[in-house]
Amino acid sequence: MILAHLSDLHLGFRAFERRDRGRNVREVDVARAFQVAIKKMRDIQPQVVLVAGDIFDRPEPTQGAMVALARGLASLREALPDAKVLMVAGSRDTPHRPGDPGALAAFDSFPGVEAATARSRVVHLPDLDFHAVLIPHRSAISDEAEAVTPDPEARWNVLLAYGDVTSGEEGSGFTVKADEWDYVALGHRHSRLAVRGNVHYSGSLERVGPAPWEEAVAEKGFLSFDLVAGVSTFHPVAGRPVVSLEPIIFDPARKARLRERVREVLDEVPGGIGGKIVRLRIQGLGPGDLDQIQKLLHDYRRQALHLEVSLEDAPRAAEAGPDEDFADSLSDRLAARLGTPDMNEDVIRRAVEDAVARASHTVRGSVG
Ligand SMILES: [Mn+2]
Repeated sequence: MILAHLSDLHLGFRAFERRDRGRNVREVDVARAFQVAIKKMRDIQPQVVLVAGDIFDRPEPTQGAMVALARGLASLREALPDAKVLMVAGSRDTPHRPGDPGALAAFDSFPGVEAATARSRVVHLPDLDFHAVLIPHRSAISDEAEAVTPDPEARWNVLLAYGDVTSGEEGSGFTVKADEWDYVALGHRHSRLAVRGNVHYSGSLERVGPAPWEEAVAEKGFLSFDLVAGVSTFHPVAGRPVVSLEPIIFDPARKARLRERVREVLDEVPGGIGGKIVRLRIQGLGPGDLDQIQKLLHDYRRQALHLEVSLEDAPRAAEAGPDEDFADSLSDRLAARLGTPDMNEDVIRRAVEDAVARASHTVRGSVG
């Protein structure tokens, strides 16, 4: 019994004003990522496909987004004739007015598709002895979400929900009793996250956030979950490449060097910058000084899909050299934990995060 789990498709997402045959290139990208995911599902053959919210990028989706979802569902039907598709609305595709069913509700009438847009819904699939509770965003932020329970008679109990189950902040999400469910498929976070062995965020299919650079190296894709084995598998979907370059440090004493450095870092991108989303970072250059490289950037802008230039403060002396205190503190912390029996990836991650947090406090403290 295999589930496929994807979320945050953001169909209709647009960015960067670049068009291809009249359509925004990024809008085409997110539709394509959905199709690539469906193609991969052909090999996985899940019995149930879970789509955990933010299917559309906005409450009133573009016509292109509606077509992308309709085509996707048709492709799914063709690839997996017997699979059920369960969807919930996220914060992005929930209509503003509570009485409005929302665009996603139109797809609820498709054969083999259940789309919950406002209220929680229970779906029972007797052939599979499968019980699912669907919690869309509007329901997740109400008391309704706390009341859902699994069906003790069913072989499989699955929760499909949109929201934040990790922060514990008031009003930001809801509590999931992980032990009660065989699998919990979540949407909302754009980066993949295993909350527990059976509780997962699949992350978005494409880098649709306002700062794609932050996800430049993270693989995007979707998950499958084998209910019998209790094992989750990640299936990457290659999106449009995003390149975040190491910062160039502007030296006012050697102004001419800037053009050279810009050329170097952009020319050194493996495979070139053609069609990519690129961020060039320059430290210590004022906005008024940007003129000296505008013409040069213009040529690169024509190649890239988008070239973002971010001007940052010059590095402070305390941060310029290698931070020996930080390195010592980190290696001490790791050494102290490596021998302990409860050592695992999380312990290492926490040790590194602690050390980083302490190091940044130290820097801030010394600068005053
Ligand atoms: Mn989203």
